[in-house]
Amino acid sequence: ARASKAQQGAAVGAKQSRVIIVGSGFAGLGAAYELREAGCEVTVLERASDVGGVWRDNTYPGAACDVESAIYSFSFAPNPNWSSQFAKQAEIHEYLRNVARDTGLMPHIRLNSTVERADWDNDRAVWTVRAGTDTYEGEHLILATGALADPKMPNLPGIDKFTGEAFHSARWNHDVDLTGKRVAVIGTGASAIQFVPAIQPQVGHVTVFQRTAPWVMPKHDHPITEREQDRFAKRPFTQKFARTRIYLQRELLVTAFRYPVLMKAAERASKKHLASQVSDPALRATLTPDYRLGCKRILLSNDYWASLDNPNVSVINGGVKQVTKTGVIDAAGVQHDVDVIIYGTGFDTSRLPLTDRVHGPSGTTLSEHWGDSQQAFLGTSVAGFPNLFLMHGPNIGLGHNSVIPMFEAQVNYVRKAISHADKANAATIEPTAVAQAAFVSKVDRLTDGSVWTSGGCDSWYLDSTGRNSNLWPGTTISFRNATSRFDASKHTLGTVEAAKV
Ligand code: N01
Repeated sequence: ARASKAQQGAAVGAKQSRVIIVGSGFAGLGAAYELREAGCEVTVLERASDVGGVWRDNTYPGAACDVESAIYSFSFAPNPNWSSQFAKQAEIHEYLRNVARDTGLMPHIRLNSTVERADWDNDRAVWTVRAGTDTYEGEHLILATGALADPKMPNLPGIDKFTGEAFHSARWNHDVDLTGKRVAVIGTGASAIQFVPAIQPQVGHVTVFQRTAPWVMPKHDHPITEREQDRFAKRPFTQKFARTRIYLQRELLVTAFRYPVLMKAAERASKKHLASQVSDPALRATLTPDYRLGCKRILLSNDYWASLDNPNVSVINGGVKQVTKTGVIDAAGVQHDVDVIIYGTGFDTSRLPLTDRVHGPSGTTLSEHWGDSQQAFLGTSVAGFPNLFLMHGPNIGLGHNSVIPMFEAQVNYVRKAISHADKANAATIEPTAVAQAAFVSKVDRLTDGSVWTSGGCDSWYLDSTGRNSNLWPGTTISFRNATSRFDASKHTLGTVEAAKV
């Protein structure tokens, strides 16, 4: 009855799907797989010509995951063949392509389908989604567009005047041959610390513009031997055991984030790591952070600091004042002429991708509705936006563990929410404003006094109001618990007739 009502008055030529998912990275593929397993028909809209999300897009030299491969995998596709403890970008991308193919998802994925707009149709209780010349209609819309999908170029005077080559690390221009070139790198975050050591031996000179020194810890990486892979394949419980061990060890880190003073021991270990990599005391001083470890993402690398201690590298402290036709002017006003500028300046986290094009019942977009601080119930559903779910929504990111179990917990909640509405023969479901506010105040309570707010740094974890609207500040186990039992009292259901009002 629900389906036939929704189809009455469907836009001419609109393609129908029970659930529309936007994005085919980890979150989108995970959601599509689990919902199909639950018997739900899905269509995945993907803007690119391939699946993979950030692991398709971030092809910079040295790109790899800083979370162990054993836990950076779906629980339904553990992959005994990971070749190293921390997988590289190409292998993770390949893994995602294999998952999409082997689970039969490919026929349900529309590649090269950039979503331009989504509107909630109050009369029929459906989402109408426009992607190029196609229109899709679905009872439920899931945004799996990631939190770190849109590269952020810095707002620097003169940025368009530079006459050499320039690109962002998340859109690496492989046509530019860096051999022997003078290269400026702006930014020293998780991406830069991976590509700087990879390009340093090749370039003529690299000038690294550091605005804030990052804390770096050793990366305990090693190849996984064929023998181990064989064992994981033949005796899956051994891989499951390894996975659980790493996962639980990482969970313990949340305690340290909660009590920033505990980070002092880790800071000592990081300084020891720095001393072992950089012999020049002046350079060591430049590279020593002045805020509490954990305030920004903790970086793992065995070669970043060492690569900076080379004659063809300069580290300029204090950031960048301006870009000119021929190079970069640093904070002290000194001009550095270069051939290439690489922006390792991170991602736009001021609003989640696409939320400025998703229009709710009143026509207001989700980002307008949120204003400066994004909020959602369980980081997944939003009061006032029926039948909408956000994978990697507000407060789903993690500073301490793999985000994949967070996605799996979110999908579990989405599945139960849809099933609850179905059983009640309801056309719409959304969280109550009270439930959402309670979740948000729990997040605020857990964040209060943590290293993220009292660590003395600026990070993308906090929004322009100073609130943590990006990270889940608890354990992933507590998040899984919160999503494992569906609480009907925290949701409102609606009929098509009610939706018309
Ligand atoms: O970006 P970032 P990223 N002038 O935002 C600097 C994930 N990730 O792409 O610290 C000068 O961390 C900025 O300086 P400051 C991971 O979640 C995961 O490196 O703001 N500098 C900073 O140094 C990570 O947290 C993996 O003072 C400017 C840098 O640019 C997230 O992606 C690998 C500037 C930006 O660092 C983002 O990492 C890679 C300006 N105007 C990334 N503007 C894994 O392994 C910015 N900066 C899973």
